[in-house]
Amino acid sequence: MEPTTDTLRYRACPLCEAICGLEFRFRGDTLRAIHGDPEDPFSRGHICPKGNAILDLEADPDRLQQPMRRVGADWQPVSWEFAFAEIGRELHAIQSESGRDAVAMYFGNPNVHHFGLGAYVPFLARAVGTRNLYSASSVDQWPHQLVCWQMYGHQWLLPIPDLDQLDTFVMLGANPLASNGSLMTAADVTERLKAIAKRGHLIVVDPRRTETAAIASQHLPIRPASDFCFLLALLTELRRIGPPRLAVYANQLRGFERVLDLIDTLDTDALLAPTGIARADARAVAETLYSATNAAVYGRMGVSTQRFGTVSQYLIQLINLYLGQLDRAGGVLPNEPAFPITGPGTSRGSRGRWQSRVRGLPEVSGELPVAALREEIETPGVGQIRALISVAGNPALSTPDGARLGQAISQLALYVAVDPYLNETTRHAHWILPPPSHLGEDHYDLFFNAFAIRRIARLSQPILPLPAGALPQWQILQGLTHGLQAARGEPHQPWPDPRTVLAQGLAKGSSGLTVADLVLSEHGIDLGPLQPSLLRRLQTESGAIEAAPDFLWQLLQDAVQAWLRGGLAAPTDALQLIGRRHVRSNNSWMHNSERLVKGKPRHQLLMHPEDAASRGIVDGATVQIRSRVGTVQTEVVLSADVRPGVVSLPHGFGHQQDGVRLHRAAHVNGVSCNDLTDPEHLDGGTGNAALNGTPVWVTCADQSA
Ligand SMILES: Nc1nc2c(c(=O)[nH]1)N[C@H]1C(S)=C(S)[C@@H](COP(=O)(O)OP(=O)(O)OC[C@H]3O[C@@H](n4cnc5c(=O)[nH]c(N)nc54)[C@H](O)[C@@H]3O)O[C@H]1N2
Ligand SMILES: Nc1nc2c(c(=O)[nH]1)N[C@H]1C(S)=C(S)[C@@H](COP(=O)(O)OP(=O)(O)OC[C@H]3O[C@@H](n4cnc5c(=O)[nH]c(N)nc54)[C@H](O)[C@@H]3O)O[C@H]1N2
Ligand code: SF4
Ligand SMILES: [Mo]
Repeated sequence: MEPTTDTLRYRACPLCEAICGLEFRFRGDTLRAIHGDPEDPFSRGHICPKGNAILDLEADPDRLQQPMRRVGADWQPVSWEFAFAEIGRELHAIQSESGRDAVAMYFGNPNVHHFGLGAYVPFLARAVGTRNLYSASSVDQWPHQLVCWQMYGHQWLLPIPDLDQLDTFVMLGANPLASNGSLMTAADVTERLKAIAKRGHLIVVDPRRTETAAIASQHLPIRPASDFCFLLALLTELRRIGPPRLAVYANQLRGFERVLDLIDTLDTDALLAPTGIARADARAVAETLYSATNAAVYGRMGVSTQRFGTVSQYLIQLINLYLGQLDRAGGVLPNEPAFPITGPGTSRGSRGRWQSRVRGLPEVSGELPVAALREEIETPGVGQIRALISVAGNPALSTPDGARLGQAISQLALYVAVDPYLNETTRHAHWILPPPSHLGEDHYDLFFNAFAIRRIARLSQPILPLPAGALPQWQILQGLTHGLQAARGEPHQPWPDPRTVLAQGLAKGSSGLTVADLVLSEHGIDLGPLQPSLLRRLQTESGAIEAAPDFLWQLLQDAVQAWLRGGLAAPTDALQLIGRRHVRSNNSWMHNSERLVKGKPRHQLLMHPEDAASRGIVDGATVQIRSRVGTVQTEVVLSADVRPGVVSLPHGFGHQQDGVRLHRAAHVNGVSCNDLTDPEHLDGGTGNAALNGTPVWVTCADQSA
């Protein structure tokens, strides 16, 4: 008989950094509805449209259910055993002939949202043994990692704004009302930000008047890629307002005098010239910050993906230090997660231990910049990439000059993708290994608990059975690894299962929590607000905060020199391209959800009316957008929300490509903005892609035809 009542089950949402607790309503085995979990102590019932779109993901007929091998233009279902053995043999043959680096790996964003991936990809990477490791980190947060490693001794000793206590919050290059917060895990972030604006000051620094800027106390429309000048200007103003508050760091701070000496040589007005921000505004921000009890400066995507990304993230740390807000409840302070990611055996950070073969770009945290992947595939010679394993990624839409990267990938001798979809990149695969629904697997958030604005912990337990023939993701990675090891004739052992890894991780932390505790707490556990811990946990060799470590210091000097020489000037007739997110987007991969794509189109180019008028462009016109690397055509929406000289195009569109199997997404208009972004355009400190500030030339499509 059909059950007549619903059962409720609980899990964390895996779709973004906010990690909301969700309530899943089942009738029998049928998932009927998803709501926010009101009993989740952290997310308090919050859900966004993406959380609901899990219903579409679950029902999506385009989701692949079994491993497949490409035969010409067709796909042939194969068994897992066959796939692992055959892929192992092919990988081994390539590595035997051309060396281990001939196999590249790319790890996309969902790796950090799935315990079965995040905790296990290091095992796979170690077995493959290649230096050609790439990930979405190099189109995202590399500058954060490098700065934390240099200043605090570990890339994940990342100070998080103590959001619920702040009375002054200066936010650069972040739009949490669309992104739901990032490297600042804070479910229901809108209410939390509104509360700050009510208590004091929420100041948003962004070239566009974003959804977040619209609820802010103040919006400063900065010129793209000039943040480091603005941040230096804030320091010069702070210097005039009052002395740095460093007493609390006592003898655990080195090099700050060097910073002060440099600041004293700089001229505030000159610094502000390229930013488009008035002196009085900068002065007022500095005064507000200095006079606040609980204040923080925070910079995210828009700051890290620009030419001076690392310098900007460095200056943000210096400002929080100057204010005495670093490692202070009510300021910025690292989380101490129940499962530590900064302890013994974790990678503290690195740079330059090896270089990319073609352009000589330095390794960062064990990886090379994905902006170099195409040339490493295309350029012949010893060490050329011949095979790729991608796990949960779509670099053809997500990384600079993506279309050409896709073409290069299509030429590889072997491409193995672990992904539920045939998307713009994985369509080129020779083998595709689909994961099961995440609802059928354990999940513990390794990363976002560590970046959350409170100490929280939750084990999401399976709420659906795994379908027959499906393999948990960690076992897919294990199968690939064992297949390769078997082909090499190497011994291999079964990997520890996720609960064992989780138990080992929890045992290394200080929370006292066990897996059993987590199993009993399906709504998650709140371990309280953030507490100062940075000074005790510093991992620099000196045991002190390094305010001017040689590498960052040199980078800052170089940035100042570049600015003094006028090196920030963009070509005068060009516009500067920036990105944008929408609350109904998820990078490149959720346009197959009807719930998310219905309604108004959201792919268009935003352009200021003055820039349009001077080019004879009218609202709704189709325009041609040209950059150094590519040309695309799309429609324009005139909007005074972007500052003059700036245009904005979201990433993750451009699905109309042969071999893509995303039936709903195929009807979503829009081009890939990464067909315009430039792989030569990098953050100088890390090689992170400078996705923002790309010079583009926009003309009416009819005229340019
Ligand atoms: N111009 C521009 N480009 C950008 C950005 C920008 O702001 N502007 N943002 C950048 C940022 S921050 C990021 S993080 C990158 C993201 O770049 P990527 O990670 O390369 O791209 P995603 O669109 O997140 O693709 C995720 C892929 O994982 C698959 N997937 C989803 N869930 C799972 C799972 O559980 N298991 C497996 N195996 N696969 C899964 C999806 O089908 C999809 O193919 O894009 C970057 N690109
Ligand atoms: N709905 C939704 N949520 C998401 C994602 C998604 O695709 N969709 N992606 C997830 C991922 S992977 C990440 S990393 C996070 C990112 O989360 P956020 O860091 O909040 O990223 P964005 O929303 O892209 O906001 C970046 C902002 O930087 C601004 N900007 C661009 N150039 C500059 C500049 O030069 N200076 C300054 N000051 N600002 C600039 C842009 O206008 C934009 O408003 O979001 C996550 N959450
Ligand atoms: S805000 Fe993020 S975590 Fe919360 S429901 Fe939406 S996508 Fe999921
Ligand atoms: Mo990201």
